[in-house]
Amino acid sequence: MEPQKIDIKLLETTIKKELADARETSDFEAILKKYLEKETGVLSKILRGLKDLSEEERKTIGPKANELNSLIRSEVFKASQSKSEDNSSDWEDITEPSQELEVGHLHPIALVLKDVSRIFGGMGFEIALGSEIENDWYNFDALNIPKDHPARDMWDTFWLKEFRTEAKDKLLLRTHTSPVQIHYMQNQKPPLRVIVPGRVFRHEMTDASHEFDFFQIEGLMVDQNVSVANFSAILNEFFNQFFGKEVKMKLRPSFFPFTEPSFEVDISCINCDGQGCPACKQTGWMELMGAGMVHPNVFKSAGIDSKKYQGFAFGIGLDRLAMLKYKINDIRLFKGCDLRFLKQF
Ligand code: FA5
Repeated sequence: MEPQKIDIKLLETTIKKELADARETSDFEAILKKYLEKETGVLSKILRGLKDLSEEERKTIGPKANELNSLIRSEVFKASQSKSEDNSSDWEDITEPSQELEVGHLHPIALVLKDVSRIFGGMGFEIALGSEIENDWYNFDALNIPKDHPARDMWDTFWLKEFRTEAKDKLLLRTHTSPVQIHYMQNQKPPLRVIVPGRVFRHEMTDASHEFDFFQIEGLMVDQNVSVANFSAILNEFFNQFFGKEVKMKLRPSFFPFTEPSFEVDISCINCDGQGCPACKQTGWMELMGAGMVHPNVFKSAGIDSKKYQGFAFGIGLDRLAMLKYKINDIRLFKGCDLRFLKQF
């Protein structure tokens, strides 16, 4: 196509019509190719040949060819823009249900701990924490369990290889929360009311009701004239509030080196209200905790005068409490990380 033979007016009309008729992206791409492809495009060739035209022709064809070049590019650009806007669609269907947000929640053990803390808090108990790594003096000796005493066998212990340099005490993973009684009494003056939630560890086989690491809540009340009657009243009130119904409680004689007298605490079965069912092995009762009146030797270890003060102490299995509350039949589910289980709480 020779530039001087170009009817630029006709070309303008043709291009504008083709642009007006174009609908699809492919139509615009075809126009771009037809007119502006570098080697073969109709307009590209005209623009390339301008230098060979007479001055007069250059003046009429040149500006119009440039104008058409810009027009094609801007129309193609506009078409591609509106196409991508169509795709991203700024139109929103406000009736469409929104995406469900996954919100985290507390673990059942944490829920139970919150409840226990709230109830004892309401009865004037404060919360103390202790270390999961203890030395054998706090875990045993101070609790009236001397070295080589057979009572140490009551708690199968994870011993740590490290020794504390100053005292050469043997280190261990605490087998119960009771050592925190000693720490607390060494640092506070009676009267005392405290609960101590915490993780404890035992070198034991696991089964449906036993873990090798589990949670306990230690309780301690020390004052003048504290008796088993105070203990019974406070614990019964706790169980009633915790289970949201009247719970019967009974104390059975037992043995713990750090309490005298010592007892196991049974509560009427939560499942059958004491009628007898598989959960309570038809007895109507469930064993939940160890407890007793603080032994004078324990007061002595902690520097408290046992002639002036008495106290009670107890240790509840928090996991067992959660099992009763939520009717869970295997303690290992708590640490199983199975979301089907955890999402129920
Ligand atoms: C003790 O650990 C005593 N320190 C409790 C105590 C404190 C008695 C203060 C007197 C005064 P025991 O070993 O029985 O006692 O454990 C207390 C509770 O922890 C049990 O009643 C049970 O609810 C829970 N428990 C014990 N062993 C396990 C285990 N392997 N897995 C889960 N829970 C357990």
